[in-house]
Formats: sequence, C-alpha cells, structure tokens
Amino acid sequence: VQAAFRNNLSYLLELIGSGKESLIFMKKRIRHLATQWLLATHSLAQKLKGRRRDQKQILIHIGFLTEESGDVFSPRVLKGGPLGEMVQWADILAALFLLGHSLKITVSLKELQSNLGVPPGRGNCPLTVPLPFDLIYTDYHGLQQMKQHMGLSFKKYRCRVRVIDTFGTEPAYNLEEYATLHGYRTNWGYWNLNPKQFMTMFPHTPDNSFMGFVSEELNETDRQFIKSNKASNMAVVYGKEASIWKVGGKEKFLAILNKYMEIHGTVYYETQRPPEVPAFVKNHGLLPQHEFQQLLRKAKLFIGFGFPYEGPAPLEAIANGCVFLQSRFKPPHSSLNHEFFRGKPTSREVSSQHPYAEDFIGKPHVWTVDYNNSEEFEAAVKTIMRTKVDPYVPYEYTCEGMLERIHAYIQHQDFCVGPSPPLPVKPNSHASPSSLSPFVLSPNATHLVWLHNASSTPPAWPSVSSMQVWVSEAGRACTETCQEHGLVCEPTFFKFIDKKDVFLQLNIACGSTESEMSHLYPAVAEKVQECYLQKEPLLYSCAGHSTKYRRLCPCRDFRKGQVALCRDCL
Ligand code: U2F
Repeated sequence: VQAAFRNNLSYLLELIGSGKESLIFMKKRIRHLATQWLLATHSLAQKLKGRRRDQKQILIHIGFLTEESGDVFSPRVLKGGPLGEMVQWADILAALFLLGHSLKITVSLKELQSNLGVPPGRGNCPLTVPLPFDLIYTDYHGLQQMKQHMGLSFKKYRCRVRVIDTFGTEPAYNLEEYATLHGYRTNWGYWNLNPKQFMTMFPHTPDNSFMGFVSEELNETDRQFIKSNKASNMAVVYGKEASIWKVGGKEKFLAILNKYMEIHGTVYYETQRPPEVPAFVKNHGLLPQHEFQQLLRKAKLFIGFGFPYEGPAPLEAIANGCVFLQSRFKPPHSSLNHEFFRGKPTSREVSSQHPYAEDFIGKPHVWTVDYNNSEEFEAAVKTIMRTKVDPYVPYEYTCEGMLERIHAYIQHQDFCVGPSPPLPVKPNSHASPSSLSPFVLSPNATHLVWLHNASSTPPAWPSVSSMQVWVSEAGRACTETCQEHGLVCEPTFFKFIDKKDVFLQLNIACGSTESEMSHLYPAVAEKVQECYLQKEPLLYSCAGHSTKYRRLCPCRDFRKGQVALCRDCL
C-alpha cells in the first residue's frame, strides 16, 4: 500500500489518549505546532511528488511512560522535570502520522502485549507469534519489556525495532561479548542491534541514526515583531529545576551578568521562591511551553549554567532570536568522569553544555566560553548585547527537515536483510588485483573515492557515490577525521573498505594483515606495519581512537542543513 500524506492531526490526538500529564503535554505541543507541521507536509509532498512511498504498520511503544518501568517522568511534567524526551516523542508521533503510516501507540505493558498478539502470562512461550508490525519505535525501557514478553519472536523481529536513545549508544557498548570482555559497561543492557537502530536527539555520533525533534519557526510577522521588541538587556537562565542554581562559582559570573542585564528564570516552585535562586532574579516559575517561548521572544540572551545537557531549549531560544551563552567544559564531561553520564552506553566527550549548538550553529547565535575566566565572560556578554542576530532554525530541526529525514529512513533503512552480496567485480581478466577495487586514489593521493561506474555500483543507501575513504591520524576517531574534511563518517560503508586491497591502494605498508574484533578496525599500527581488518560487522564504529592506530574511515557528503542524509539520499 502507498502511504498518503495526511492533512489533519485530529485523529492522531485521539490515538494518543490521555490520563497522564506527559500525554497532555505532548498533545498540547502537537496542537500548538499543527499549522507548521501541515505546511511542512505539503511542502515535502511537492518535493517528493511521484515518488513511491510504502505505508508501514508501525507500533510506537513509549517505554519510559509505562507504570511498569516506574513512569518517573509524568508526575514531574508540571514540576520542572525533564521534558526533552516528551518533546521528541510528540514530534516523532506527528511526523510518522503525517507521512501517512498506520500507527498504534502504547504506554502500558498490557496494551503492548495485546498489540503484539502475546497472550498475557505467555511471555516466555517458545512459539514465535507473527508480528503485525513492520516497524516498532520504542526506547530502552520498552526494549526490555518486549524482550521479556515476546519470547522467541523478539530475536526474530528485533531488526524491526528502532530505539529512541537521547544520548546515543556506541558500537563498543552494544555488542555484549565485546563490551563484557573490554569493560564497556552500561546500565542499559547489551542488545547486539545494528547501531543505526538507535536514534538520537542530536546528531551526536554517526554510528547511530539522528532522529531529532523540531523547533518552532517564525513567520515574517513574528520576525518583525521580535526585531522591534527585543530587550537588549534581558537574559533568561536555562533550567527549570532549582538544583541547577547550585553550580559552583556561579556568584562570580552571575554578578557580572547582573551588572549588564536583567536576569529572568523559569524555575519551578510550589509556594515559596526557591532559596537557591538569588533575589535579583525575576523568577516566573515553570511556564507552559508556549509562554516560555514568548518570554524567549523578548529576551536577548539565553544563558546555560552547565546543566541540563543537550536539551531542546537552546534551539528554541535561538529560533526566537536569542543568543545562547554556555560554558565550555575543560576537560570535557563523559561517562568516565561525570555522574550524569556514568553507565550511559557511550564514551562521547561532551565539550560544552550543548555541543550541537557549539559545533553546528556557533557564532553569532552561540557563544561557548570559559565561565571561570571573568574577562572572557564579561567581554562575551558585552558583545552579545551589541550584536543583532536573526532568529535561526537549522533545516534539520524544522518540521520539513524532520519529515524528510524520517521519510528517508523509513523507505531506505532495512536491518532485516542479511549480509550484503560481495562487491561486483569488473569483468576484466587481465587487470591487476588493485584495479578490481571500486576505488581510485584522489589526484593528491590523500584519500580514495568511489570509481563512478554504474555497473560496479552496488545498490546501497546511502549511495556509495557519496563516499570518500580517509586515513585518520594516530589517536583520532573517524568521527573527527571525516569532520575535518567537511564530511561525515558513514558506518554503513565500512563493509566496502574493510579489505586488504584498500590498504594497498592507500599506499599503506602492511607487513602483516590480521582479522580481529575491535571497534577501531580496520586500522593500521604504523610503527610495526601491522594492518587489521574487522571480524565482527556489528563493531564497525565511527567513534573510538587509540594512539596506536591510524584508522580507515569511510566518510560521505551530506545535504546542507541535513547531516543525516547524503546529497543523493532522498
Ligand atoms: C534535557 O531535558 P530537559 O527537559 O531538561 O530539556 P530542556 O532543554 O530544558 O527543555 C525541554 C522543554 O522544556 C520547555 C522548553 C523545552 O522544549 O520549551 N520548557 C517549558 O515548557 N517551560 C519552561 O518554563 C521552560 C522550558 C534533555 F532533553 C533530556 O534528554 C535530558 O535527559 C535532560 C538532562 O540532561 O536534559
């Protein structure tokens, strides 16, 4: 069946049900963004005109909202608790629905079981029940519940699962055998999924798929209104919970900020003003989302104190014409040195409160400074007050950008197919071994590019024509190596470059070549001239570095403002 774009969100709102504060929050958000979603859907429909899109049967099981996993978030919706996850789920629901797929939404174990066709109490029965869904979107909690209640079907069908995973899961933590052996410890389990089945809130690591969420875009009238109503001396502090005010050293930088600006907060309180918030701060209490956004429209500066990490609010601030000022983390925070990240399945180093804002947006919208350096901090505040900035939303965070990305994933990502067939070899019997390779060395001999030849191009998504193969410096990850060349690492291409010939073509001297399990392979230990190929495809990883190795890195191009998709990927 072909999917037809939808032009109305009311049926989705019905499907979501009610009863929980979290669901009410999500429905409000969907209602509030409805016009924007519908316009974006129309515009994507024009762009994809004539394209065949299959309609999928999709189950959405929001595990963290089930009573069975404790549902700690719902009771905190009105009390300053995390909303980022709900923002994201609301947007995922809207996007999947508008793309025309058929949805079932569950937020309890009972509903999950009845939708999976598993009779209650028969969770461990050895039968495999046919799964009535092409795709299941869930989270780590939901994954655990499905494993417990699907019996053998879980193993059979887990390739259909997509895990919404805010901070990301690196391959080294995903593969049970390897993680256990090498101490990649996680509190979230080892699922042996294809790492691209994990979908993140920001494009943290290309090993996962970037799901994202949306940020409201302003129309021309709003933009004009904002321009004439910005109060250049108004700052809003990022954070809804009083605890963020406990950050060490805040007196110093707050005193500086207070010299120049009127400071506002949206910190939740019950009856009394939270004692952590100084008297000179104008605290509005926790605001409903659209009122919070109205406040941002007036403010010039949105300032982060270091927590929460990587939430949606800075993007909303920038979308409403604020400058986001945040502290640089030196050394960076990670699961190795910070309580919050401990046990999360990633070694990613977080260089500031919001690395996406820092790296993908930057000045003039984002300033990342050392808060312990009073001069640097003060200079930043003064410059920000003088600088005019326009509201800005990166394309990948617009409704159309999100619809486009999810559309592409749904139509092209398939983790249920077996290993791909060997690369086609050109039928040229006198050729030397290296000319059988589909790559050619770039003219300056720095990297390999795919040899454009229709007959040798395997059907792959992303398309291999977007590929370039680079060798990292020793101690560098592929993530960074590709970035340095204006590209992004693409783990699905590892299978094409994990070959002896590729070392040869890159003029790398291999005294020996072994095939072993390591998330750093393929790589070369240059000093000893040892080359290594990867034995376990699930360990192909863009993340990871060691001073011992130079890694082979499969990079690709990307669409402007849409890093998840290569130029020919739509
Ligand atoms: C992040 O969760 P948070 O919920 O703390 O993320 P925020 O960036 O603070 O914003 C979430 C939403 O809260 C809204 C605002 C954002 O969309 O519009 N809001 C509001 O409704 N009223 C107000 O007064 C102020 C803000 C992250 F998303 C999670 O994944 C992490 O678990 C968490 C901890 O790092 O941080």
